[in-house]
Amino acid sequence: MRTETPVTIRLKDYQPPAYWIKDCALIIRIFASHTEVDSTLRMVRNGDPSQLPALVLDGVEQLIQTLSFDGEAISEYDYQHDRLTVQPTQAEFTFNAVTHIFPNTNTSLEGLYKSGTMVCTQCEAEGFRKITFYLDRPDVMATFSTRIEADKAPFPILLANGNPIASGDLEQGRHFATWDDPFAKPAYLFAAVAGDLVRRDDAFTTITGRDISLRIFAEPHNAHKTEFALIALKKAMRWDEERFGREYDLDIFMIVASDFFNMGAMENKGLNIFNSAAVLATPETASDDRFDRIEGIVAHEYFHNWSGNRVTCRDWFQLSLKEGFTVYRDAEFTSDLHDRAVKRIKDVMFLKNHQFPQDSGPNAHPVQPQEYIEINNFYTVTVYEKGAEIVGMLHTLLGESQFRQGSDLYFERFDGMAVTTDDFVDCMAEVSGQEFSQFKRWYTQAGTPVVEIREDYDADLALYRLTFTQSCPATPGQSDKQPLVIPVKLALLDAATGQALPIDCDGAYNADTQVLTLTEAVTRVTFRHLTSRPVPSLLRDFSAPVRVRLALSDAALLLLAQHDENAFNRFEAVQQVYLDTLLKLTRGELDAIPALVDTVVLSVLSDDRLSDALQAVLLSLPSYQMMMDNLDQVDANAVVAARDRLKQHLAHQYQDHWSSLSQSLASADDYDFNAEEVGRRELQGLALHYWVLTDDKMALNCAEALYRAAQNQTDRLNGLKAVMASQDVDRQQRLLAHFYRHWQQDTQMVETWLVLQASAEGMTVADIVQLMAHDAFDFTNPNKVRSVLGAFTQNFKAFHDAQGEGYEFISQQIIALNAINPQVAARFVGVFERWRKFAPERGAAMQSALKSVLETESLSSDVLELVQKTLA
Ligand code: 0A1
Ligand code: ZN
Repeated sequence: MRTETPVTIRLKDYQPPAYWIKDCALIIRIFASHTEVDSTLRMVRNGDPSQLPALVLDGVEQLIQTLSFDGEAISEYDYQHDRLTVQPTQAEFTFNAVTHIFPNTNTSLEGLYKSGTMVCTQCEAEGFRKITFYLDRPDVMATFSTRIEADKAPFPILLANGNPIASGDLEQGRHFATWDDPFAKPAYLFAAVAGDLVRRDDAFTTITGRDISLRIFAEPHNAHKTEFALIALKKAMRWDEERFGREYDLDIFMIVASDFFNMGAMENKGLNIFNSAAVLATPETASDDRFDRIEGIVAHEYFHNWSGNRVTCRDWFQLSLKEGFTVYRDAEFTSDLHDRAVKRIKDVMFLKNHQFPQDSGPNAHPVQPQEYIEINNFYTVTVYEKGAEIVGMLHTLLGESQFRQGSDLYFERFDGMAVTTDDFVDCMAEVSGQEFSQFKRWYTQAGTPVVEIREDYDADLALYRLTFTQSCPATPGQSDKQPLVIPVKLALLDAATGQALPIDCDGAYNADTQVLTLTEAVTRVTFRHLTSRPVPSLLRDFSAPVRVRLALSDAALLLLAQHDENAFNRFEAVQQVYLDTLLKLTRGELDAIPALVDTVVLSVLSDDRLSDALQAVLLSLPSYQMMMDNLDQVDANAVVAARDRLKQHLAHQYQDHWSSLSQSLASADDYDFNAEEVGRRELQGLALHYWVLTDDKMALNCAEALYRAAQNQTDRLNGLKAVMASQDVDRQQRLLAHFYRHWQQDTQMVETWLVLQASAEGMTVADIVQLMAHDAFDFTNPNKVRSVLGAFTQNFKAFHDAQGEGYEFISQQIIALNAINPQVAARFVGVFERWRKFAPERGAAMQSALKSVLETESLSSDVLELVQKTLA
C-alpha cells in the first residue's frame, strides 16, 4: 500500500545473496482463526565467513511469536513493513521463526489463502514472504520438507511439494501429513493445500520405466470435471520425453483445482495449482476453446518442471527464460497434436492483438525488463509471447537438430541452478557455432521492429531485387535502437501459377530452411534468373515478430490469398485485404466494398482443399484491436461502423453460403475434441453468426434450435452467441434465463453466463451494475470479476460508448479492487493503455479516469506503477 515510496528494482544492481538457505523445514498448523507457521532454515554465509553481514529476510504481515538462531531466542531484531533484519554470529546456523498469518482474510490470493472450502498457496513471484520469513528470491534454492497439521473434518486432504513421507492422526480431531521435496527450489515454487477434496488417480510409466502416480484434486462440486486434464497431462509427459528428452523426476505429480486464483495456473514443484477455469472440463460444460486452453495450460505447467523448476531464473528480470521457453514448448506440443498452421495463425493473431499494442504504448518494455517497481506487473504478453517468439527464432536459425542439442546442453549444464537468458542463448551459440551477441538485443530492446521492403525488377537482366530496411520505434526510456537479427522465411512465387520459383541469390540466405537473415539496417538481396516478375511471399510462418511494410498490388495480394501454399501467409494476405478495407472505411475513403474482398471471400468459400478450421480463420475479420493498432487516431464510432459495414456486406452477400454451411456442418455424433471436429464446429458457428446478421428469421430459429438440442457446450454456445448477435432481445432474455435455470449450480457455466451478458452489444453501465448485484457475482473472486468487468471492457461497442460512462465506472472498480486484490486491479489499468490514440473526447475521458485512480489513497504498488506509466 502507498504508505511507502515505491522502490525501483534494477537489473544492473543484481547482487548474489549474502547467505544461502540449504534447507527449509516448515510446519504449517492450520486453525480456524489463524495459521501458525514454524520455519527452520539451515543457512550458510555466501562469501567471506569471517565477515558476517546482517541477515535481511523478506516477510510481509507476519505476526512474530518467536525467533531463534540455533535454538537461542533472538531478542534483538528489526521488523519493518516487509523486512526482518537480524545479526547472525556464525557462518553456518539455523534460523527458526514461528509466526501467525491469516489466510481467511487474505483476499490478495497471494501467500496462503482460503479458496472456497480449501486453503491453498500462491507464491510466484513474491508470495512466500507472506507465509514466513525467507530470502524470497529465485536464486536462493533449498530443499523443503513440509508438515501440515489441520482439523481432519474440514481438511481431510493435506498436500505439499515433493513425495509423501508420513501422515497420521493427532489429538482433538486433528491430523498431519509430511511431504519432502528433494529437489532444491526457489520459494516461489512452494505449495501447500488443505481441503476436503475429491481425487482422481492415474499413472504414467516414464521412458526409463519409472511409475509415477498422477492425481487431480478438486472440491466436490468440481470433481466430475477432472478427467480431460489427466489425459492432457499424460500426453504432455510423453511428448516432453520424445521432443525434448525430459523425463519426470518425482514419484508423484499432483494438480489441484482452485476456484479462487489470480492467473491461469502455477507450476509448483510436484503440486501444480490451477484456476478451476483452466483445468476443469466436460463436453457438457466446456467449449472447444476451453478444451484447447486447458490442454495447453496443463502442458505448459508440466513443461515448467524442467524449463523453470529444474533450471530456474537467477532473478525476475530473467522471467522470460522460463516463460518464453515454456510458451514455445507448449505451442510446439499443441502444434504436434493438432493443426500446426491453425495454431500458428491463432498465436500470431494473439501476439498482434495484444503484444504489438503493448510494444507501441506507454508500458512497452523489453522481454528482459531492465527495471520494475512491482514484478507482478511483468507477467506480460511481451515477456511470455514475444519471449516465445525469440525462442522460435532461435529454432529457425538453428534448425530442429541443433536446437535440440542446445536445449539438451542447457538442461544438463544448468540443472539445479538459477540462470539467465544469456546462459540459454549461449548454449544455442555453443552447439551451432553461431554468434548470437547481436541476436541478444531481442531481449533488451523494446518495441516492434518495422521492416520496410522495396521491390525492383529488371526484366532485361532477369534480376529481382528486394531491399529490406529495418527500424524500431522509440519506446519509453529507449530512444536509440540498434539493428536486430531478423530471420525472414521467404519464397518467390510465379505470378501466373503461384508456384514457388527456384531461388538463386547471394547473401545470408539458407536454401535448406528458405530463411534470409537480416542483420543490417539495410539489406539488399538480388535474385537471379527470374524471367518474369515474381510475387514475394515474405515472413512465412511469421518467422520474426516484426511489422512488414510492403505495398503489394491487388493482383499480387490476390495471388497470395488464393495460392500461397504457406497457409500462414495465405491467411496474412486475406487479412490484409480485409484490414485495408476496414481502415479505408474507417477513414471514410470508400463508398462501396471493393471487388477484391468478394473475390477473396468467394475463393475461400469455394476452395474445398481447405480444412474447415482454415476456412473459418480465413473468413474471420481482423479484430478491433488490430484496427486500432493500425490507426494513428481512433474514432471509436467510425471503427465500429466500418466493421459493422463489412460484416453486413459479407453476411448479406453470402447469405446462401452461410445458411447452407450452418446446416450442412451440423452433426449429431458424440463430442470429440480433435482438430477436424473442432474446425467443423468453428466454421458452423461462424456461418451461423453471419447468417443471423442478415435478420433472416430462419437463421434465428436455427440458432435457437442448435442451442436447445446441443449435447455439448460448443454447439450450445454457437447457438446462443448467434442469438446474442441478433436484434431479438426477447429471445436473448428467454435463452439466458433458460441457461441460468439449467446451470446455476455449475461454477464455470455461471461464469460463461456472465460473460455472455457482459459481452452483449447494448450493454450499459447500469446493466453491468445490475449484473454485479446478482447472487452469482462475487467481487472477491477474480474469475467472476473477469467474467463481468473483463468481458465488458473487451466489449468494444459498449465500453467505448459515446457517453464514455464506462471509463469512469471502470476506474471506480479499479479503486475498489485495489483494496481487495491489487494484482487483479492492476490488470484493468491495461484497458486504458491506448488512451492517447482515442480522438480528443474519449482520450480525455480515459485520462481523467486514470487520474482519478491516481488520486486514491493507499494505492498498491501494482496499480500505482501502471497508472503512472500509462499517464506519463
Ligand atoms: N508461472 C505461471 C503463471 C503465474 C504467474 C504469477 C502468478 O502469481 C502472481 C501466478 C501464476 C505460469 O506461467 O503458468
Ligand atoms: Zn509459465
